[in-house]
Order: sequence, then C-alpha cells, then structure tokens
Amino acid sequence: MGDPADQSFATTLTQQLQTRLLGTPLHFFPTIDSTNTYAARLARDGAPEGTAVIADSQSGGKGRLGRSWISPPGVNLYLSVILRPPVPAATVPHLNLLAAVAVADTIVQVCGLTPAIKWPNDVLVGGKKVCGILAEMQTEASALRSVVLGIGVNLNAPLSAFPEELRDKASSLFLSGGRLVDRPAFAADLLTHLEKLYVLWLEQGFRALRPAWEHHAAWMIGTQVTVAAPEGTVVGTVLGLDSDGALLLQEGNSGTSRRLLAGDVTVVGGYTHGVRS
Ligand code: BT5
Repeated sequence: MGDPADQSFATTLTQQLQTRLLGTPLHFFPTIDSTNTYAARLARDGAPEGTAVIADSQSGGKGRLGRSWISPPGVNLYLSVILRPPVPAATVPHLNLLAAVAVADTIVQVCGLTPAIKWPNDVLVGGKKVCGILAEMQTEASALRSVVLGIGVNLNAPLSAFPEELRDKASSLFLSGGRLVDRPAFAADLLTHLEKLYVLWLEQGFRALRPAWEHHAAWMIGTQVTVAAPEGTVVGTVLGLDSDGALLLQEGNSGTSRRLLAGDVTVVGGYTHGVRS
C-alpha cells in the first residue's frame, strides 16, 4: 500500500502502540476519501471494537453538517476508531467531549503547548483550531450498534496547506509550537489517552471526565458566545457544563439559563479568551 514513507507511519505506529483495545486492527491508507466513511463500512461489516483507520491524506475529509475537513498529505493525522459502547444512543455526544480531552491531554504531553477546548468538538491552540472531531453512530431499531469516532489533528501543516479563508482560524501544532511533531508517536499517545478515558467513561459515566474537560475549557466560562444550535441561535454567557455534557448558558439580558446539546459556538469579539499558547 503506497510508498515506503507511508508504510513506515503504519509500521512505527504499530510498534509504538501501548493500548489493549484501540488501534487493533489498524487499517492504513496513503489516501482515502474519508477515514470515517471507510470505518463506518467496516463497522457495518462487523469489525470489532478498537478497529482503527488512518490515512496519510483524505480526498473527501468530512466535518459536521456536510462541511469538509482539509486533509493534505504527509503532515497531519486523520484517524477513525470503531467503538461499540453498551450505552443508550443519547449518550454518544459524550464521545466528542471525551475525544477533545484526549487530544488536549496528548498535545500537553507531546508538545508542551496549552490547548483550549471549544465546546463541543474543537481543540484550539493560540486561539486557532488545530483539531476537529466527528462522532457518527449506527443504530438498529433505535439500539446503538457502533460509533465511528473521527479525529483530525493538524500536526505539521504549514500555513500554505490551508485555504486563504481558513488561515486566520486554523493552525497546526508545528505552526503554534515551532517544532515538528512525530506523527506515529502522536498517534500512539492519542490512542493511549483515548483508551484510558473511554474505559473511565464506560465504568463511571460522563461525570468522571468532567473535571478534565473543565480544566481544558476553563477559558470559556464567563465568555460571551453565540451558539448556532438546531433549535435556533442563542446568545449568552457560558456558565459551564451540565452533568451530561450539555452547555449551560445564561441567555442575553433575560438571565434565563439554557441547556444546549449541540451547536456551533462563536466567541463574541473573537477568540481572545482562548489565546493561551
Ligand atoms: C469538524 O467539523 O471539526 C470535524 C472534523 C473531523 C475530521 C476528521 S479527520 C478523520 C475523520 N475522517 C473524516 O472524514 N472526518 C474525521 P466542523 O466542526 O463542522 O468543522 C469544519 C470546519 O472547520 C470547516 O468548515 C472549516 O471552516 C474548518 N476546517 C476545515 N478543515 C480544517 C482543518 N484541517 N483545520 C482547521 N479547521 C478546518
């Protein structure tokens, strides 16, 4: 599959893996449309929990709500993991928060940078997005069959890898920290953090993840935001996270508090509070 450089990514990652569950088996592709789409196909065909799909580049990388994820070759990480948690489908959004904590913990450990989580599924460094997360589930007769947890992290992308319109919003760990990141080592560490948090979540539920999430998202508390939620646009001040992972807002001048389960957050006046590199 592909050139030797590609193969060395997969071989080195396999050698460095320290997980019991996540990352085995590992499917590696020099290029693919979307690791999430491929993993969903594997999941439908019965692939076991822990199966991972990694690609060096994606031609159709997916974001949420039909948006796309810029996925140039040779520089970043595009990872999808198949999970089969024995939980109700309503708790699947927790996995976005769980993955954001795992990415933030890995960034601290590998790069020594200070990441900031932006609810629900972004990780920022220096106020710019370095990671996006896409959890997609498969259900049967309303029972959860599998979840494909997709994670894209900009590791070594130069500014030129991003289209003009993203250059003030997106960054890579290399651009933020000034040092190239070892891609297989980052992937191995990320899978270790993911597995640890996943086991914790299965055993103890979301409340066990909440302190770590709040640590990385502390900058959001008290921040004025606009949330484009499925139920409409809400403007307010972030109060925190509810026990089930919902975002709590104090709305406008009314003082009413609101619980939001999904949406896109924009910080009023820009990400200045999230700038912590
Ligand atoms: C996300 O969506 O942030 C989820 C991205 C998930 C990507 C991973 S890669 C592995 C797996 N396989 C896939 O096909 N997908 C997953 P959303 O919150 O909707 O953000 C998408 C928006 O982020 C875009 O509309 C752009 O504005 C911006 N964006 C696109 N590519 C980016 C990049 N590489 N870095 C930073 N921002 C980007």
